[in-house]
Amino acid sequence: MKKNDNKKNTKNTKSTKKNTKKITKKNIVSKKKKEKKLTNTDRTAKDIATAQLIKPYGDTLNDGVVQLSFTLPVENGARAKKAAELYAQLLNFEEVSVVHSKKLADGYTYFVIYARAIPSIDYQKVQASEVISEVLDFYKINELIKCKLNRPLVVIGATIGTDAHTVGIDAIMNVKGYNQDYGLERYPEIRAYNLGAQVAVEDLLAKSLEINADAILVSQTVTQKDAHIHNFTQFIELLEAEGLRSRFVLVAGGPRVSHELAVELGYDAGFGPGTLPSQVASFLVTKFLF
Ligand code: B12
Repeated sequence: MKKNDNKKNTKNTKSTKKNTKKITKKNIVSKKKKEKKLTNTDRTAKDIATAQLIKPYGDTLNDGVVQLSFTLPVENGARAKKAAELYAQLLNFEEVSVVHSKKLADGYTYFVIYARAIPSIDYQKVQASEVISEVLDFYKINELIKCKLNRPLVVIGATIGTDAHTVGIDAIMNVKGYNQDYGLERYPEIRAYNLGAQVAVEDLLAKSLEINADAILVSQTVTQKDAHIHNFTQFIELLEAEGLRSRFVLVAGGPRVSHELAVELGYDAGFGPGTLPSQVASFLVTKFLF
């Protein structure tokens, strides 16, 4: 057993216990509903004194101007544009202009709207969590693994379920990487296995055990009907059923993944759009070595 296993295992067990009862789609949805809306109302004198009220910026600060787009299930034309304008007004936007409309398919039209939003939000009260780890460079990461772990770090990744999108997990793992940042396969001190897409959770677990993985990277792109939540949860539940949750560092990623969501689902970290491989490698190294 490696030096940091005990520390890692205790941490993971705690976090799994804490998260077990939360892992349902229903709870996530209800939590979202309960989230307090941070608007101008319900504000005390102290709140007002310390508030940092912000709203969208278009041409001038705080003009509230936004651009939004949506599709309506109607044929394009004057009536369709009017419907889009009225709909935006129902959303409480003012000075609504339909600046673009285009037929998507028979009976479907895509609209782009410019409009003025009224509410402000108090930025002082906004809180969010993110993966806290210093981003190290390629050389530092390799050096740390070599000198402190004294063996390669074994990382496996896959897109699970029926999701066919490989681009996200490839961006993190493939040699060429993403946005001029090398992928994990390029790191001499990381042994990276990319299983691609449409991998069954059982197969991912079996391969992870076979190669004695330290970390498992799970990608999900399709979010229709909360498929990503279902699939992420299925993997966690499998690990828990097998008593193996604490054996791996688990990382979730995808265009609709936040660190907050990933932790809520029982993962150690979550990464969203624009993630660079070095950010993921830095997180893993920090998690294993410090
Ligand atoms: C390319 C593409 C495809 C290709 C995928 C090819 C491939 N080999 O992956 C093909 C044509 C196969 C495809 C198919 C489908 N697609 Co598609 N596809 C796209 C498209 C155009 C680009 C996706 C992409 O390449 N992104 C670039 C990568 C680099 O970004 P990323 O995935 O966000 O990854 C980054 C981060 O999220 C993060 N990350 C991602 N995964 C992970 C994992 C870990 C562990 C970590 C740490 C980080 C991480 O790091 C990455 C780098 O920064 C998007 C639209 C768009 N413009 O985004 C639609 C889109 C994703 N597809 C969509 C859909 C609906 C489908 C289909 C269901 C369509 C259909 N009806 O058949 C099918 C999927 C069928 C299935 N079984 O899954 C929808 C998804 C809607 C939703 N929210 O659910 C999108 C958004 C298009 C749309 N607007 O409708 N698609």
